[in-house]
Amino acid sequence: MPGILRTLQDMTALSFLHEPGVLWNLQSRYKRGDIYTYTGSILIAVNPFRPVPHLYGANVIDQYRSSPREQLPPHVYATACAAFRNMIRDGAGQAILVTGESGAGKTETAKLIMACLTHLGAQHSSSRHSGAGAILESNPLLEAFGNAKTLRNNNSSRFGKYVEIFFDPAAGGMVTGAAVRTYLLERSRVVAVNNPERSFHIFYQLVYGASPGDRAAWRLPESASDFAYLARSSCFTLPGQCNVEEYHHTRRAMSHIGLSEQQQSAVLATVAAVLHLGNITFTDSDGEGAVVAGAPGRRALEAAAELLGVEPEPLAEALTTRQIQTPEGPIATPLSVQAAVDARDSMAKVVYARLFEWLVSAINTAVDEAHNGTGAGGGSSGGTPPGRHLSIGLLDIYGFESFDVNDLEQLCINLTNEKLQQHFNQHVFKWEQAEYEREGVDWSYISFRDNAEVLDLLEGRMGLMDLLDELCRFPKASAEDLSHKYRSSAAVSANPRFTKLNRPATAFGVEHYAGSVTYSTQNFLEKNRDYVVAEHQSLLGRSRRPLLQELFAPEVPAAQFQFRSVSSQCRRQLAELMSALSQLQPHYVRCIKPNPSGAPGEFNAPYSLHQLRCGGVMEAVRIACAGYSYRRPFAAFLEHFWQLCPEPVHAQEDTPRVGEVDAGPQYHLGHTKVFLRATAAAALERRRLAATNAAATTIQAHLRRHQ
Ligand code: AOV
Ligand code: MG
Repeated sequence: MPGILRTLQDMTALSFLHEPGVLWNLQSRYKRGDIYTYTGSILIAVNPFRPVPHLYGANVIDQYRSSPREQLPPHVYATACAAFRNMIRDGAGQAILVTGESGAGKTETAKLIMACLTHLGAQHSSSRHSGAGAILESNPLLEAFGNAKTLRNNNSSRFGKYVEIFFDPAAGGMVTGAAVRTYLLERSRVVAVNNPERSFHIFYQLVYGASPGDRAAWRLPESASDFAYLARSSCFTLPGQCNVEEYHHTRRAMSHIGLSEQQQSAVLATVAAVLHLGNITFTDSDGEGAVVAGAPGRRALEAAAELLGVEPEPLAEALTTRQIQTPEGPIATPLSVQAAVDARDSMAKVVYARLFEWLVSAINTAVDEAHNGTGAGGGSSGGTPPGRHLSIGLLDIYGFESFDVNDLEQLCINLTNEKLQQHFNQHVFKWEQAEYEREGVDWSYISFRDNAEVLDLLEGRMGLMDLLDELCRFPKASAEDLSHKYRSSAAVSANPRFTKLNRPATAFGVEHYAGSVTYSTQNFLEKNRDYVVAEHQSLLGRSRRPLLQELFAPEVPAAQFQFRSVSSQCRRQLAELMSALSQLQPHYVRCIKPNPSGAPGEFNAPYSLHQLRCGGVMEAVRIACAGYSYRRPFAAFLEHFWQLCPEPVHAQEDTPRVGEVDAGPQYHLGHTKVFLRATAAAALERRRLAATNAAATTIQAHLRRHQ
């Protein structure tokens, strides 16, 4: 095949390095079913949007673990194997960061990586179904409770996930433990879902899948449309999926992580309680404040109370009144209908969010027990790495989002993506730049887009989140006040990534690395306040049901009065994550969504190019080609290539003359290192092999003569 028409597995080897060339390469490969392509060390994964089982499985993993990277087509297993190999070779922790926009395939890719890593680590283990297996089996459970259909993805992760798998290098890399950490579940989805999206999968699974006995116990109606929280959208089923089957799938996943039938029932009864809460309606009682409305509201109240393990009256009171401290002692004041609705929704959200956290810790406990039980030793407890063991971290976070109207969740999600983009930039670009500068090699031809400005705007001092937290301390502050604060603050309005928008007054724009996003401050203040109403906490803490008691166990007094906000929690968790990642050698997988509708086999070039540009892939290609991918200290270089050295070693003129192979400088001598282009390194390597073979032949001949 003529060179120009052959697609390349590694784009940094492209001789036609421009956007059309890169796109043509990806597109041609995608059309042939080659969904993976390298850009240097980065793996690009183009979503096939159809099952591709021949690409995966244990025997494919085995091929990749025993072959050098160049010998097999690019693959996500190759990235996982490289992380595993580096960990053993360098005795250093690794991280695999899977990024890409919503629906690009991060979660599917992360699952393939997990399966690969546990397979690699099980080779040496007596029990293949150790704790890492339990982590794999926890995926369907987390997805049932934390994923939902959105406009972009029918199985969109509404939380971030960081999984660590621990290995014992002394035992050949045996898996010794695992831990999962989650970030900011989009809890508002419980009470507000837009057509044609869905709430979390578990709700529909429960309504359609529960057994007749359970239906009666949990007072489940025939249809999801009978629940107000779900009826806000008319979408109840997903194409190609059956709610009933998925329900059984989720129950099996619960059994796998060791939840007893009784515990499973408690969890699902709590999910049902959340739905019943949503059906409690209120009406104004002659200007005296809210009361539960009519017979249907009453029935919902009774069902919710029963399932939450409390009496209906105290529940109604917790939802319709608020205690106020007066000099004469606390008195209960009635809430307006709207305030009662808000109180109800906030109870539903907090019950669901705590249930999710409880499931995550149940998974971690199950993983620990599986390890300690199998005698593998060194099990981790909730994310603490066992002493001498090394870990591979795997990050699957919600992708960059931009809807018509964007809320606080999108701000947090997009901040997360900005942070990861910065990590990527820093690693790929800044690190390279620093290296060239240290070595005195000219670097002036390479520039890149830095996102420090956006980060400053979002999380910097007196930036969007700081000001939001500040205003949240004032109970009466409104969405307009917040917008006003943004416009009038110097730090915000002078930031070039901030756009003032005039209509509506609550809108503002942010120029993100992946495009501009319009946010609305309408719900920011309310959504940012992260507290449990004291009355709800004390009522549910006294529940008859052990699970609810556990979810609402009294807090330590200090935590009770600390100001907590969603945005500060988001920033804190991100800072922790980034500091953990900074200790690890990163590997990147960039997922690409080849078309907006999810049609199999369709490659929309402009749509994909946008993602390649935003994600820094185009620049990574450019840098890898412009740069010198091979670099070794002088001594190590000489030790490796000594056979090629004419004696004695003279200075510059004896440096291998690979510069002649191609146009442009093929090598550079830094202060302490030799820098080579990939092609030059390969050419030298070939000559070294030839020299070694020649030497071996001579020695053999010599030995034969003297036998
Ligand atoms: P995401 O994690 O990146 O979105 P998913 O991993 O959920 O995206 O992928 C979306 C859909 O693409 C999946 O449900 C599959 O149908 C399909 N898909 C992705 N990767 C593959 C693959 N390797 N083989 C076959 N099908 C695939 V979000 O969670 O929305 O940011 O918040
Ligand atoms: Mg996902």
